[in-house]
Amino acid sequence: IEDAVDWFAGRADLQKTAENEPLFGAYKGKNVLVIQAEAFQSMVIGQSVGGVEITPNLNKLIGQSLYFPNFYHMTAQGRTSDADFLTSCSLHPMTSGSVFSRFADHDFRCLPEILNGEGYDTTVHHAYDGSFWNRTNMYRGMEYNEFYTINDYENDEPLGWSLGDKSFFRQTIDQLLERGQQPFYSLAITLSGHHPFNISSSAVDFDSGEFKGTTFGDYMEDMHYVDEAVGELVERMKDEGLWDNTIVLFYGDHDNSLYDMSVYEQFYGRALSDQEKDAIVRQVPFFIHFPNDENAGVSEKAVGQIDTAPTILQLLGISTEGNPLMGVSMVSASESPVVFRNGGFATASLYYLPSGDGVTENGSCYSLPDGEKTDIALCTPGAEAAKEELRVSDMVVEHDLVPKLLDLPREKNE
Ligand code: GP9
Repeated sequence: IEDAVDWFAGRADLQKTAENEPLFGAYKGKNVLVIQAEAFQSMVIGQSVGGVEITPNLNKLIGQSLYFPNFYHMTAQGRTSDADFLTSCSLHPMTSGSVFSRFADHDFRCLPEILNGEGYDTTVHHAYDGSFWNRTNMYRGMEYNEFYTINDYENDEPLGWSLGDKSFFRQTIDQLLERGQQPFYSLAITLSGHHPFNISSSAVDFDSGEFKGTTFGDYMEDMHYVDEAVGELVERMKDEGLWDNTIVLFYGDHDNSLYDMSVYEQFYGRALSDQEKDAIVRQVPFFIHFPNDENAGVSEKAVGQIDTAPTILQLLGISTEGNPLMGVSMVSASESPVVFRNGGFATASLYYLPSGDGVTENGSCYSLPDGEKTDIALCTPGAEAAKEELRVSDMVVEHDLVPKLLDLPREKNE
């Protein structure tokens, strides 16, 4: 407990900067809609095949939003559930299994619980069986006011694993309107982008060219469908008068499970370095759309899923104090390395790839943005800090330490 108290006290020093910045509370009382997009990798953003954009709606929306091109997913074996845990609870996933499945009976302090206390109506929406990833139990513990599962959706667009994202978004907005409560904090978890990406050809109007008929081609076509669904969601929110009083955050949950790097090299038309190969499957899009297209631009900061909850809290003007959150707000001047579950990490200037058990001597260190291999000694302090961050997170999760860490003062133990 003392180790964890010390670690979080150090993190609080970074987090409290946010409270003195202009964006702290700039969106106080606004609705928050978080879209967690299944298997959505950054590589399709801004790309075209045969002169046609894969994601035209997202490309346009990103131009009107604050975009983070150096955002990484930080998931492990728990895949979609890990992305959810990282984002909502700002702690790391486990090396093995899913926190949702293994520790749903532990006490966490996640965004829904924090926001309930601030007058928000908190809901989560996912058109699949509520027991998948043990969501029903986990969401009860996270204190969502309501979890909308497949049982709450009419399957009027059967596609992929269940309901198509177009109908999913349409019915999710219906649900929010029916609740009639604002401000709301809502997490919408998409599913149409799920492997093996074989959604019906009648649902997709995109030609993946030389990749047609391959899983990679199917992936691009699938992402095009999801992009259309997001485009329809934006229009619907505008029609319902929600667009300009809601902050919309969008991120990809994890990679697309396609690891044949020769296909990525074919897509980019050039050889990729080891660092690029690793980064391509870790980079997922993340952007925040603010009411009236405010604060649009690009932030080159290296950031990750664990930073999402502190970001939302800064924008809503809620202090992180007293909550054991490991991330640092993405819109704050404070920075912290993005730590991957395998012990690797990324900053704006370094990228560390561990090998074997993550022992520093055996890993590789790269400088960014050039991606050139550099002196391993430059990555050693970061690798050690990453190891400690993961150790503390594991202790907190496995030993149910959150209740013991709540509301502690911010001073370090001497
Ligand atoms: C199912 C969906 C899939 O509910 O979240 O999760 P994944 O297989 O991507 O972890």
